[in-house]
Amino acid sequence: RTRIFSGVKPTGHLTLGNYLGAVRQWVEVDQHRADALFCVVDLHALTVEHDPARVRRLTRQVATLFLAAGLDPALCTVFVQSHVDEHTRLSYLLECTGTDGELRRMIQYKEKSAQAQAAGDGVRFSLLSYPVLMAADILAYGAHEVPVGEDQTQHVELTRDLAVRFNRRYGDTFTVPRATRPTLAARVMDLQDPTSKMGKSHGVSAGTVHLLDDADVVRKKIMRAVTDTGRDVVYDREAKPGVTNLLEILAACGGAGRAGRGEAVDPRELAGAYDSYGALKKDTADAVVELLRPLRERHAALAADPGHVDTVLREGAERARATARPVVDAAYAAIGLLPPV
Ligand code: AQP
Repeated sequence: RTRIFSGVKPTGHLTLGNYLGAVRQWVEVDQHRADALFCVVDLHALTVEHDPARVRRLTRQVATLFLAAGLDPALCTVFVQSHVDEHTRLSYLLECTGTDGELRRMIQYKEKSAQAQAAGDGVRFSLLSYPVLMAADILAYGAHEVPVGEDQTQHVELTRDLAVRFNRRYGDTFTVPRATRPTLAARVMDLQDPTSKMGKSHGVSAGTVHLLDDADVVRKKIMRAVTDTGRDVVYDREAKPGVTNLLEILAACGGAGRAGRGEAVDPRELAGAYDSYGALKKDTADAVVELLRPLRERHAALAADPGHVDTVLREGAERARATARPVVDAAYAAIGLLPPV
């Protein structure tokens, strides 16, 4: 059976981008068709300046939102990265497989190290080695597929290179994974700066819809979204990034008047139905509020029962460990380490 691994960093409150670009696909497609593991990758949140209490709180919140969005522990494995030691155990072996040059080439490293320096923060060692830990996340489970956004494709390429190299040097140990692009996904852009993606750890919050924002806050953010010059509602990423972003969001929600968890519709077709920005914004706001309503309600119920979330995470970590341990033990033996005597 196909095995899938994917994760979210607890670096901020989950956004509409995380949901429409990743989590919804996991819920509606991936957990049904594959042996899927979904992870709150908390160690990755420590690669840049962080507040310990916030990371801990967000880790629980992200896990709770995974369940609220519909990940079903009977169908898939939901867990926290730091609860399974195999990730860091394997990461070290992969550090001994890759080179400094490979890591310094990573676009995300270049961007984030520049940001850290500009902010007067040091660049953590872990920011450079982040893609190695990510490779360990994937390879420890023998994942075949890694559904990720475009910004992570380069990291999955590195994962493949490390797996191939390790296998060649030390014998067949790892499954070589491939990045997949979610079929349902939308790339959601920041509402205030529609040429950058809506991210949870950066950008102005007025441009970011969080899954737990109150309905009136969601509505306000969308109604105040930056639109483009002119008045025509046209689907054109280059010339009309703001309007196009709203069309994409509305389409991903199932379109006007059909708001809710419907089938995604074609944003180009939707454009023809609007002759003003105001009407498009209003329908988009309504659609997003309806999309998020059940999720928020389930989140409230789950947050009131933290014992249940703990149980899911404990069982998830046990299952994850049982899958990863033989793979990582085999890698330890293959690379030349004496097994514990
Ligand atoms: N705007 C987005 N549109 C579509 N998909 C998105 N994803 C994130 N933002 C969008 C997808 O969500 C998954 C988890 O994302 P992540 O935790 O790796 O990244 P993030 O939410 O973008 O978080 P940060 O902390 O703000 O990240 P940086 O600083 O790295 O940009 C992924 O599948 C991602 O594609």
